[in-house]
Amino acid sequence: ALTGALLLGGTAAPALGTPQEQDLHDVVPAPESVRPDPGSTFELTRHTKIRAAGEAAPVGEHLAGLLRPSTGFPIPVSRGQVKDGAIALSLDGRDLGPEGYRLDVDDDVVRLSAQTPTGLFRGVQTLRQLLPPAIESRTEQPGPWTVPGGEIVDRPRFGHRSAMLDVARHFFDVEQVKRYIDQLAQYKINRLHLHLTDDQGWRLEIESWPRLTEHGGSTEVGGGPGGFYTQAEYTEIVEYAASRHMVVIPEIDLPGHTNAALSSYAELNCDGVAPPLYTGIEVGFSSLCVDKEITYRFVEDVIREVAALTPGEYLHIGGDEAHSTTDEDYRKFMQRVVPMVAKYGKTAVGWHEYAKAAPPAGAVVQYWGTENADPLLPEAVARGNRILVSPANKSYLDQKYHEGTELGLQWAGLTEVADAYGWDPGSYLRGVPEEAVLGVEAPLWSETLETSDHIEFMAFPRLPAIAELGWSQAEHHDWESFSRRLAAQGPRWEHQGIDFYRSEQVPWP
Ligand code: TNX
Repeated sequence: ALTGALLLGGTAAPALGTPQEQDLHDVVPAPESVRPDPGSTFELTRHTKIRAAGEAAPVGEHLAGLLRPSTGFPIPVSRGQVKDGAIALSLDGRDLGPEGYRLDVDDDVVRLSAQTPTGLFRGVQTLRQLLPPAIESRTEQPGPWTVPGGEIVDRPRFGHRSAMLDVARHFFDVEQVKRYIDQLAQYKINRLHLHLTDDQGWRLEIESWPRLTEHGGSTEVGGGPGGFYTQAEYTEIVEYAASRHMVVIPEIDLPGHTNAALSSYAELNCDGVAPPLYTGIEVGFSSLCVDKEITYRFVEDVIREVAALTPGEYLHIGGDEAHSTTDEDYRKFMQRVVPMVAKYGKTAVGWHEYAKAAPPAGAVVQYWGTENADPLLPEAVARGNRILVSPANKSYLDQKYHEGTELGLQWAGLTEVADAYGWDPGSYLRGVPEEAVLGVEAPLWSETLETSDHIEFMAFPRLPAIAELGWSQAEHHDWESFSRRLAAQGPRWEHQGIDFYRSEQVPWP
C-alpha cells in the first residue's frame, strides 16, 4: 500500500532531484529587511488565485502572466477577499514610499502590499526570485512551486536607477528594446535612457525634419541598414516601459555627435555642405553650427516634438565630447538650448560637460568620467543640480570584462563583475554629498553590439550589480553576499534565454 501511495504521487517526501528550495535572502537587489520564517512555506498550486482590485489589478495580471506558462496553472486574477491559497496584492501599505513594498509569506497566503502600483510591481519582481528558477521558463515545468516563508520590507536607496541603451551606433528595433526593458525591470530599474541620435544614425522620427531619419537613419556602425522608430513606434516603447513601471528618458545628443543630422540637412553646416554619412566609431568630430540661427530653429523643433512624445519628467540633451566646438561656442549653444527644455515642460539632463553652461537648479548632471572627481561638480551641486552617477570605469556595460572579451571597448578599463559592484554611488564623487546624488545609471554603448545576445552578454551580470548599488542600502553592499545571490540568478537567465558572461568571480551553481 505504501509503495502504491508513492507511485500515485501522494504527499510523501519530495522525490530525489526535487529542486532545492529558495532562501528568502536570495534576492537581487538585496532588500532592506528580510526575516525568514523557517517553519512555513507557501506552495503555488493549480488552485492558487491572485487577488487584486482597482489599480492593483494590472500588476496582478502581470504576475499571473509570468506564472502561467511555466506552472501550467490557470491562476485567475480577481477582486475579493483573501482566502487560503491566494496571492493577495493590495494598496494598503503604509510608510513604504513610491516604490516600496512589504511581502508576507506564510503557509496559506502570500500578501504583497504597497502604497502604489509601482511598489507592487517592484514586489512582484522579488516574489519571482523566491520561486524556483524554472518559474522563468516559458514552457510548462514540473514544479513544485514553493515560496519560503517570512517577511520582506523593502524600498530603494535612490529614486533613480537607470539603464541607457545606445540605439544610434547600432539600431535595435522595438521588440529588442522591449526585451531589454523586461530584463531591466527584474532588477527594479525604473528609468530607461535611450541614446537616440549620434554621428552614425538618427533613430527617432521628427515630423518637421523628415530627412533626419529618412537619410540620417539609413545606416549604422559597420555600414548596416540602420533603422529608426516612427513616432508611433517610439510611443509603443514608452508605453511598454510604463507597463513595467519604467520611465523613458530620450536623449538627443547636442551639439557634437551630430553627423547624421548634419549629413541630412546641408543648411545646418557652417559651410553649407552636407558631410557623408558616417559608419566608423571615432568620436568628437562633428558639431552643429553655433552661429547660425537655423541651428536653434532646428533644435527647438526637435525638443518640442520629443517633449510632446515624452510623458516622463526628463529630456537629455547630451553635451558630451564636443571636441570640435570651442569652449566659448559650447557655452553659447548650451545657454540657448538648456532653457528650451524647460520651455517645453521638461527637466534637462546632460553629460557632465554641460555643467560648464551652468544649468539651472534641478537640472541633472550625468557624470561619466573615470576619476572620482570633476571640478565642475561641486559648483553644480552648489547651484542645485542633481548628480547622476555613471563612472565609465565602473558602470559602463560596454567595457570589456577582460582582455579576451570579444565584444566591447576598453578605453575606460577592463571591468569585471567585482569592479562594477565595488564602489558606492552615494560617496564616490569628491565634493558631491549623497543628498545631491539623484541616482545611478548603467549605460550600454553599442559600437560593437549588433544583437540582443550581444546586449545580454554585456549587461549580465553587471547590470544587476549596478541595480543593487542603486536600490540597496549601503550597509547591504557586500561582495560575498552579492556574488552568492547573483550566482542563484544564473539558472533563471538560462530559463529566460539570456546568454550571460560566466565570470569566474561568481560561484555559479
Ligand atoms: C564615450 S561616455 C562616449 C560615447 C561612446 C562611449 C564608448 C560618453 C558620454 N560618450 O560616445 O560611445 O564612450 O564607451
